[in-house]
Amino acid sequence: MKKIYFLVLAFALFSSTMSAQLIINEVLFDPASDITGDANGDGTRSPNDDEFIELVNSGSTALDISGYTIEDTYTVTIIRHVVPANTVLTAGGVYLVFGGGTPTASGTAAGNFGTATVIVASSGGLGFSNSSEVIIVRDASGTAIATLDASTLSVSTGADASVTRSPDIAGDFILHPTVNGVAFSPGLKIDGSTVLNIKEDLFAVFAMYPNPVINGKLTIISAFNGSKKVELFDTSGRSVLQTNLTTNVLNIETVKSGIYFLKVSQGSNISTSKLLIK
Ligand SMILES: [Ca+2]
Ligand SMILES: [Ca+2]
Ligand SMILES: [Ca+2]
Repeated sequence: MKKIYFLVLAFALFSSTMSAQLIINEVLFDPASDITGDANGDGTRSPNDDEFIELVNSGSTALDISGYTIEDTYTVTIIRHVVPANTVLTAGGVYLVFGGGTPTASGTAAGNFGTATVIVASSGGLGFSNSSEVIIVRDASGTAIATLDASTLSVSTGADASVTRSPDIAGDFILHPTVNGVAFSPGLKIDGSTVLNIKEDLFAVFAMYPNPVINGKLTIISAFNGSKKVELFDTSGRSVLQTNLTTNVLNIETVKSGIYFLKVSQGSNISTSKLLIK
C-alpha cells in the first residue's frame, strides 16, 4: 500500500515539473536608427525588419508550437506571425522571429543566434509600436499563453534597445544595455552565451524528448560532453534497461509500452523523470 502512495505522489510531482511552457524572453520594439540597430545582421538597419521577439520553451519537455500566433494589438489587433506546421521546440529551445529581412547570424555582433530557430514574420512585419504596445502569443487553439504589455514595464520600449528578462527566463523585464551595455541578444542569453546554458539554468543538465516516446527512440541532450549512464525502471522499481549512452539517442524499441522512470546520470549530475512509452 505504501508503495502505491509513493508512486501516486511521484507521478504528481513529475507531471507538474514536466509541463512545457512558452515565455517571452526578449523583445526589440525600437531598433536604433543607425547601423547599430541591425539586429538581424543583414547589413541594413530597418525599423521593420530588425524588430524581433525571442520566445523560449521554459518547460522540461519538447513543445509543439505549430499554429501558435504572435499578435500586435496596438490600435488594432493584427496577427503578425503564424508558426509553421511541424515546429517543435526542445526543452530550453529558443524561437526567434524577426520582422523581416535576411537574418544573418555572421552579421550580428555576437556572430551567432545560438541554437535558436530563426524565422521572419509570416505577415512581413511584427509592427511593434515603440510605445503602448501589447504583444499576445496564442497557442493553436487561440488561447493566450504569453503577454507583454508595455504599460506594465518599468522601462521604455522606445529606447533603441531591447527589453529582456534579467536573469533570462525567470526575471523581470529591463533594458538590455543596463546589464552590459549591449543593445540586444537575439537567440542568446543576455551575456551572449548559448541556449545550452539556458538549459543548464533550467534543468541543471539534461533535456529529454519526446515524452511520450512513440517510435522507440528517446533523445537525451546534456549540457556537457561525454557518455551518460541511463537506467529505466518500471513502476514496481524493477530495472528494465541499463546502458552507457555515448550518443544522444536511446533505443527503447524492445521496451514494452507503459509508464517508467528514467534515471540519467553523468558525473555528479543525476536526473530522474517519468517517461511514458507508447
Ligand atoms: Ca517599432
Ligand atoms: Ca537589418
Ligand atoms: Ca536574448
